[in-house]
Amino acid sequence: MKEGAKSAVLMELTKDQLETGLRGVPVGYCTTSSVEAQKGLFYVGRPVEEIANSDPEQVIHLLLHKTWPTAEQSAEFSKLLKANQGVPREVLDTLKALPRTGHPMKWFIHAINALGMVGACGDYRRECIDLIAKIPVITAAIFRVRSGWGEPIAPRTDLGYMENFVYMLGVPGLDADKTRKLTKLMRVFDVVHFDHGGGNLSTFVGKAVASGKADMYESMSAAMAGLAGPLHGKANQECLEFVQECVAKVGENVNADAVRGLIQQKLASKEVVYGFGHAVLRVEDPRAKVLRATGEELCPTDINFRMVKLLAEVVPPILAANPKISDPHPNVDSASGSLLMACGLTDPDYYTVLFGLSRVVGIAAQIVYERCEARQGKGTPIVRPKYFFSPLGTSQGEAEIAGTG
Ligand code: NMX
Ligand code: MLT
Repeated sequence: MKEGAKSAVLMELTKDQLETGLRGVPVGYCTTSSVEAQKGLFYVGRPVEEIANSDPEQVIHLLLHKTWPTAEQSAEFSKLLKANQGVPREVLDTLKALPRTGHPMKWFIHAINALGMVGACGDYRRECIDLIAKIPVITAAIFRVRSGWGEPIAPRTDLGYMENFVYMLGVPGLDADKTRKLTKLMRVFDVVHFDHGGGNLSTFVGKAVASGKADMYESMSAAMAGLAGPLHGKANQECLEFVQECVAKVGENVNADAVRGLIQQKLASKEVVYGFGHAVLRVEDPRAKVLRATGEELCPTDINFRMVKLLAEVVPPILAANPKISDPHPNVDSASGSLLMACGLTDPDYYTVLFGLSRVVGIAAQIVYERCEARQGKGTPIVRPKYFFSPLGTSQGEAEIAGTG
């Protein structure tokens, strides 16, 4: 980016931009990725669709170091992750005390916080590597303990990042073919979920919490609470349930007319059509395309996947006809759940945890920038935006501003 005058006006704010979720309001710089409304997602300038099939470790290296690793750097980086992947028994044991009824995202938030009880060291860079190295181990342990699959499986040092994750899951009854497919899927799933600009809810929350100098684990737990909501990360679970509902209602005969009726009904009853729409993108999310291409390879005849493809054609024109909806296109969550289900992870409650497993990487990288590099290493100041005091807010029409707070 060319440096302009520091006093350059970036945007003019009007009163009607209040209570819009800070949409479009500039906050700072993001060194890892950019989301461009008409173009999609770029990791350090590279279109995500061009690197989606790379080794996850290579892409993590890119996000952390801003360069594509040489073979030697890749090997060194993998070694570093492996050296830090061991999770202390006392942390794993805390999982056994949690209520199985709690949503896996609550377990995930707990587990990250518990990692901080032994891992916090006052150095965001070290905490970043520690968390990225351990997150597959802790995520697999959550699956195993909460699902009653057995004791956590220890990580190996001879497997890649996602190969190791699928090994540690030890999904009961998964045959060799499904294991191969799940591994292929998790490699792509991991890469496409790593990062999505600086302003997505979970990332923004994580950086805001870190601005008060909370450690990486506390900040990440808060970020993951942001991801847990159905309009953000949990949309992947909701969308799979919606796809299954469509399949159940229209049956094997996946046809456009029957599906159109279902979507119209949802909108008429003010329900959300999960997996569609975006706060920034105004073209189809490239991650949705990548995942559908992966589905063509791994599970082309799966009934849910066929429905995902049909919905990607049928839903956008219906949403586009509603003038209030800014983006009618499929987003990343439109396809991911159906692919996970087809490849052997059959409990949708866990899908948002898999989003989190990946997104920890981008958020940790962005926290390192904001805490250790921004403003010549001084770090960004504590987040503290302005609110107008107004006793009734906008609950009864336009608000009168009575002060600030
Ligand atoms: N289904 C129903 N209503 C929608 C949808 C949708 N897919 N998308 C937008 N709208 C509504 C939205 O609720 C809002 O209504 P109101 O004015 O009554 O509050 C109106 O249309 C305008 O919203 P937009 O400006 O188009 O979208 P916004 O930037 O506010 O929100 C999302 C973006 C992603 C939250 C929204 O598109 C949505 O709820 N999509 C479905 C949930 C989903 O798939 N989320 C995952 C997003 C990606 N991720 O992983 O985080
Ligand atoms: C994400 O991946 O975080 C979502 O697409 C949401 C966003 O960018 O706002």
